[in-house]
Amino acid sequence: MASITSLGEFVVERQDDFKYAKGELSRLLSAIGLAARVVNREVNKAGLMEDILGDVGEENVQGEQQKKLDVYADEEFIRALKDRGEVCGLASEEREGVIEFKSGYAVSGQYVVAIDPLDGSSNIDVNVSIGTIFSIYRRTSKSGPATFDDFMQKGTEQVAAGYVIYGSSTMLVYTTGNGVNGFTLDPSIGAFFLSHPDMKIPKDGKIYSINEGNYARFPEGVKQYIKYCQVEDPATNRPYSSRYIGSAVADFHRNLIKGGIYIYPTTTSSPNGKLRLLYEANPFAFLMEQAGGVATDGFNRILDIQPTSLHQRTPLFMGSENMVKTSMDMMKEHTPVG
Ligand code: AHM
Ligand code: MG
Repeated sequence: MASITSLGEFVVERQDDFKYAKGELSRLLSAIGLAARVVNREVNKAGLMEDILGDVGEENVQGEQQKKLDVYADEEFIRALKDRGEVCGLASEEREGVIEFKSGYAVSGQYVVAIDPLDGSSNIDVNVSIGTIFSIYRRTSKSGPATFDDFMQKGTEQVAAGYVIYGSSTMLVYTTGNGVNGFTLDPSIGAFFLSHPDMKIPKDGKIYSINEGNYARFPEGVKQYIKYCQVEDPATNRPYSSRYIGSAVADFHRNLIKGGIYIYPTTTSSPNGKLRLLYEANPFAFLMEQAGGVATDGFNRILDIQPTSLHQRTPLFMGSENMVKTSMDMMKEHTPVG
């Protein structure tokens, strides 16, 4: 039998990659893996449990309806990371301010985590893939619970990032800055095993992922790029296929494996884009670059953006290098100077 590697074994084997105290980040990643398994259990039986589907009735900080599973996942990840000694605080899509961990163990934690506990929540009720996205930084404050400034670090400062996709199978994909590795959950024994070592995105792809319903609201450069994707040109494999799930994790995961581009640009109704820098764009950008792809806001690298607020939004163009570069050329060409 070929040897198999569990997530726990892999994290420990690779901990020499970390510049900092080795065990801490390993334990933190294991805690995320554990919370992911608990959330996965609830996601998988969602259809059986009337009380977990549907809106909670409250709006989150972005003014969107929260789903019950969003709330459940948020609480589960907080519970998994609190009081352990590695993490001193969290920023979550579901909470307005910094979640400060105040226990004796937690205040000495050296890491902060930004998380979207359940991304793609509009897909929960309809049995379509959803995900969790996380981003991990070293704290910049000296001691005590996490501060706002701990989260105001550029994406280049991430020490680890990843996502969990609750799909036809459940996977955890992460990077610590030395490549991207994917693990598939074996539900019969409740453990993640290395299934996708050293993931690389093809330099070219033939899938474009964008909510074309917003076409009339897109910048001219994006409209031109969509037209380019649709033109018949066998030499460049066009027309490309359009694939858009509406769960960024699922769209990211497919494009990572097959090659492709994901775009959520500015629109006239969302002038800063929709996705959030801290717990969506930055972790995706770190993973994408580590897999050999590109992630920008249409003009500049995502990882170089200086955050100024926890729930800041950004346009996002990410995927296969040549596709993203072509889209950026069109953005530049069709953006008025000045
Ligand atoms: P969410 O965090 O509230 O789920 O929103 C993020 C999601 C992404 O997963 C997805 O790519 C995008 O929003 C879909 O938005 P739209 O429905 O506008 O296309
Ligand atoms: Mg969400």
